[in-house]
Amino acid sequence: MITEINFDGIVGPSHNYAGLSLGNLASAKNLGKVSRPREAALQGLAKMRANLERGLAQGFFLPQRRPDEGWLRALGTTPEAASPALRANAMSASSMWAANAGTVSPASDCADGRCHITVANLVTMPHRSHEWRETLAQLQLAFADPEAFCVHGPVPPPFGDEGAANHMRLCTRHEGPGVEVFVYGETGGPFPARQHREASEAIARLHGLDPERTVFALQSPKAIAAGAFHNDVVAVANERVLFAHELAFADRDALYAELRAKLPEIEIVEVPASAVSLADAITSYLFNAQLVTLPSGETALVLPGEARETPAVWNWLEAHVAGNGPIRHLFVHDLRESMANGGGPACLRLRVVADPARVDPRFLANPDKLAAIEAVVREHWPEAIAVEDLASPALWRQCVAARAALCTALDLREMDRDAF
Ligand code: SUG
Repeated sequence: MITEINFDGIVGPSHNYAGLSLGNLASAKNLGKVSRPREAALQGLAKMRANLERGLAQGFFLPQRRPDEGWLRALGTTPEAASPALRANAMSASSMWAANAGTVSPASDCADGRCHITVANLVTMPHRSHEWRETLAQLQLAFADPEAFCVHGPVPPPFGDEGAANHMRLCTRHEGPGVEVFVYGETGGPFPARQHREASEAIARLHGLDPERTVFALQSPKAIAAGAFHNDVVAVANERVLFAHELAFADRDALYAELRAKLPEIEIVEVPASAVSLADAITSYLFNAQLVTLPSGETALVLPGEARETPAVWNWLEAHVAGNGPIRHLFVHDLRESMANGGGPACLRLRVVADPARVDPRFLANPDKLAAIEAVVREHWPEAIAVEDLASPALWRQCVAARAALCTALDLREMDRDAF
């Protein structure tokens, strides 16, 4: 049975606030703050558990091995000898944001009838540029069935690709054919445009997408400059619903017209800047919500607590739900630890439309498995990390041992190796 499965990145034991992401306002603002990795992982697990209870299919990805000694070795150094900046880049737990793991095209969109996944190269940010090797190994393991999946290596640099965070899919039902929308940036004023059109076009070709059902849309430079470093900070789609901020796209009229022509059933829910400013949309992560179809067929939004705390945002949402809008339910989660690095509910998950029976079952969640992960987190994850702690050999050892314990608990010991 083809369904949408949300694979959440388990927050890794080295989760910290080193302020590494230029253009990500939360990351810059929280530079130097003491992180709480254990709490962060528990917040993520609570969201997974709640989505499972809502009747949604849930999977997970392992955190990566940190410090990434292989990457440091390739740079001619070690965790001990590296500069503080390189060391912080080698310690980031940024693979938790699984929306950046890759771009997924379900089988019904692809010429060969298989689900295609291209691992994201994440070349723009040094701390994320070394994620893809381990992500690729994990995708190849989870989606190993060659009849159902085709996993591609990264698009070669210099073309930046940040995966599903800049990709939306519109369709009448997940299992049917969809219209895939690739959103790319050209300039973001002081901030980098992380998704390049050349990379998106390469992925569309590699996945064998029908050009008639593929759309390339330019992200508004204003949105990038305001802190929308990925399009999923200002827009999200699910089945026939596109939920977007008025200022998300460079030419919204042309995009909406193209989408209406390709999918006449589309429902576009646009939030005007007069109701919610771009600044409020970005601090609250209104659009970095999971827009999901519940088993009842109704559409729901899984939001971070910050959305409820931002009056303009919450007023808009309550009015929408009270009216006849397509979003019928609001679920709010405390994801403060991830949010403080610019990662909301939608960043934490990669959507894969596929038959769960074709996925390696070790990556699929159930209540017992989530309880087992929670036990490992409670026992092994550090309680707090200050930026100075990133130089501590004891912390490196704890992070490696914690991840190894998780691999063992999930019967995924083959992932417990240096992927570089
Ligand atoms: O790439 N933050 C991530 C957040 C990614 C959010 N993902 C999506 N929007 N889909 C990033 O900017 C912060 C790391 C630090 O500062 O240590 C960070 O990498």
